[in-house]
Amino acid sequence: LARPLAALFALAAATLAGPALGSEPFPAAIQAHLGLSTAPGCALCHQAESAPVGAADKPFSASAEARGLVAGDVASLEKALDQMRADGVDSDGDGAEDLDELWWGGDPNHADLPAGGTQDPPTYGCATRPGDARSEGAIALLLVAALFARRRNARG
Ligand SMILES: [Ca+2]
Ligand SMILES: [Ca+2]
Repeated sequence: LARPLAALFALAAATLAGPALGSEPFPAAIQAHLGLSTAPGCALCHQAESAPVGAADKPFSASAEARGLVAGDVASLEKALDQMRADGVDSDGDGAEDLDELWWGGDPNHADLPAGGTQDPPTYGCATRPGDARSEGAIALLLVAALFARRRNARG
């Protein structure tokens, strides 16, 4: 009697935790692995933007699954991302690689480059990346602090 009961519990647990919840650690893992300024939304891989989401059925997830991605397995995700980078995967065929699109805020599932656009990410000034707003703010604060320190020294 114990074995069928255990099987029933396992089935119930699998149903509750099933793929409808998506792979919750994935957005943060993608952000960390690629150094993105924000975590991608559920819509990167799923049709629905918020939980409960359906199957991972977007071109990006198909490309990742073709490279060994297993739902819920962060290690397989990181491996798949590395392989996508190595393969230069462009799931939507718009000329920009999936991982580049993620990095500069494009949509790897839709050919969304502006007409006549290039595959180069937009630039934000000399050696500046979009995720560096925080360091720019820190540099500005340091400059202001240095100015105040100079004025104080000049008075004293
Ligand atoms: Ca693309
Ligand atoms: Ca695109």
